Amino acid sequence: MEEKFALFFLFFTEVYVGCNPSPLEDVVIDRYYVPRVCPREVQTGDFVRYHYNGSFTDGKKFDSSLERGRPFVGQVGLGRLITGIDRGIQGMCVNERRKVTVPPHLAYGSLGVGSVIPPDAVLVYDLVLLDIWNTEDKVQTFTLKKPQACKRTVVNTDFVRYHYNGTLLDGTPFDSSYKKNQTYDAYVGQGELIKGMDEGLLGMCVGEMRTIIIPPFLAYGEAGYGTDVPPQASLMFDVLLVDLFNPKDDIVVDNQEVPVSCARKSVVGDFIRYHYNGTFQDGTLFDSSYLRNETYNTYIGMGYVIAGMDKALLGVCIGEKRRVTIPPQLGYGEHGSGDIIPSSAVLIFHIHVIDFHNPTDQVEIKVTHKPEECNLTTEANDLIKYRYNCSLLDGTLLFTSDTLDKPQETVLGANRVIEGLDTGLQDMCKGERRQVIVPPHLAHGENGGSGVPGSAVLLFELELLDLQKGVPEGYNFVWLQDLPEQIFQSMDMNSDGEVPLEEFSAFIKIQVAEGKGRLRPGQDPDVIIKDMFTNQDQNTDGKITAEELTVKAETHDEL
Ligand SMILES: [Ca+2]
Ligand SMILES: [Ca+2]
Repeated sequence: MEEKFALFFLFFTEVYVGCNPSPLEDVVIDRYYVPRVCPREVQTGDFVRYHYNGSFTDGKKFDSSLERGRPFVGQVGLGRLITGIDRGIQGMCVNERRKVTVPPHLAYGSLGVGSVIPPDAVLVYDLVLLDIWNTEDKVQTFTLKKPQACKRTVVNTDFVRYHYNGTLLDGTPFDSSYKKNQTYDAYVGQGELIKGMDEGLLGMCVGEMRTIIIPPFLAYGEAGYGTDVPPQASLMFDVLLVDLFNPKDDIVVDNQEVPVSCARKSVVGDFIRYHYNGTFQDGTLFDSSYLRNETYNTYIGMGYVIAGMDKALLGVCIGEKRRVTIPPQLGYGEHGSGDIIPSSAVLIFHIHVIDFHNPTDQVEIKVTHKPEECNLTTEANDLIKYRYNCSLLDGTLLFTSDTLDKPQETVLGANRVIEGLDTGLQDMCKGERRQVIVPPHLAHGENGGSGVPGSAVLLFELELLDLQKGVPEGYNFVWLQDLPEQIFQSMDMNSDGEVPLEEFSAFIKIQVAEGKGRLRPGQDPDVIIKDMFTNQDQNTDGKITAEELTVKAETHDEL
């Protein structure tokens, strides 16, 4: 190798001497490395930052910015550099490497420089260009990726959260938010950021990726920053905007899907059950009620949830879907929440209202069909048969009587069904159909039960199939008219002074048939009558006497 090099050198020298025996008239430029992409070339007036090794033609080094560890910064073409460099650096691009051979009259001439550069020295500069800018430069931005939907872009006074990779113009990384695993957060246009970033972020939308190139006078200038940003460095940032809001922002409600029928809208103090997906502006899911498979339940407007959600839940209809964007000042603020919500995060909730009610709500009854003849109506103690469907307000069917072998049967006012259903079944006539909405405090309450979620509002579809008027709790028989004046005589049909079961039974049945009295419905009349007889027959001799009946009558029993 050494031999080959020596031969080449000799050959070169010979040709050089042969073709041009006079000294160099101009710089000789050897562009021995030119980057594939070369977006900008040095022109007169540009500022440059470069490293160099300066040596004589014999290879002896007289100066080196690399050895000093500090690149040289200067302006090109204005006589502030030696003329040879002024010329030799023209057209160079960042990361290009050049060997520039400078004749003495374009360097330090016949005087040289003290003991460093002898008179009439030809100087060889090995240059690598690190940076280039001009006082006329502006911030340059290049969009790399932009979401299709971009409703809003960065303006001054906005607060932004973004990720970035920061490099010098030659590609040397100096900082990255990704390495810290944390977005950079700042107000735009308020002097918190370097000027070039304040400018370069303008007009970005969340999810957009941008390259922002900032000249040093709009970055850290002559001072540089720490050990990573040298003086007079242009900076290149690849920015991904993660989040954006303005402190003046209110919540934004959009993408509403409101049911056709909306009899009522939520107000402060209502208790609501809703499903939600919570995401950040970049689409990352941070919470979902669906994943827990249960609704979120709360009072509205009473501070149980973040302020933005309290607002977002007002004026909703049952069944409504809406998207709500909540700025951090109405969300979790500067502190965020645990590991889940970062500081100053805008939150987006997709809400689906399942139901709401007010603790003062009563049963809501809507008659959907009323028979023409409707004289006899239900009340407490009546024995009724009815059909029902019971569902949640989102339409989920919970129970139905249609799967039973026979119609549902109950006695009203006897605490046999939930309070709200009992109310909903009253004052109803046979054949009537109703929709009855029952708030949870008149249904299964906060805890729910047997397939009913806690605090659920229930919708009953009811049809009354049959109605038998009843008697009060504890009674077997009631009089519907005044008692016969001589009741024992009426019972003692053969007037022998005693009433056996046969006479007693016949008497009661006549009263019922004539509409004067009523037996407890739903049971075998003979069993009830036997029971009544046994109650009267104090001495259990199988017959009631006038005395026995009198005693009982005085105790205000059913006879
Ligand atoms: Ca008798
Ligand atoms: Ca007796």
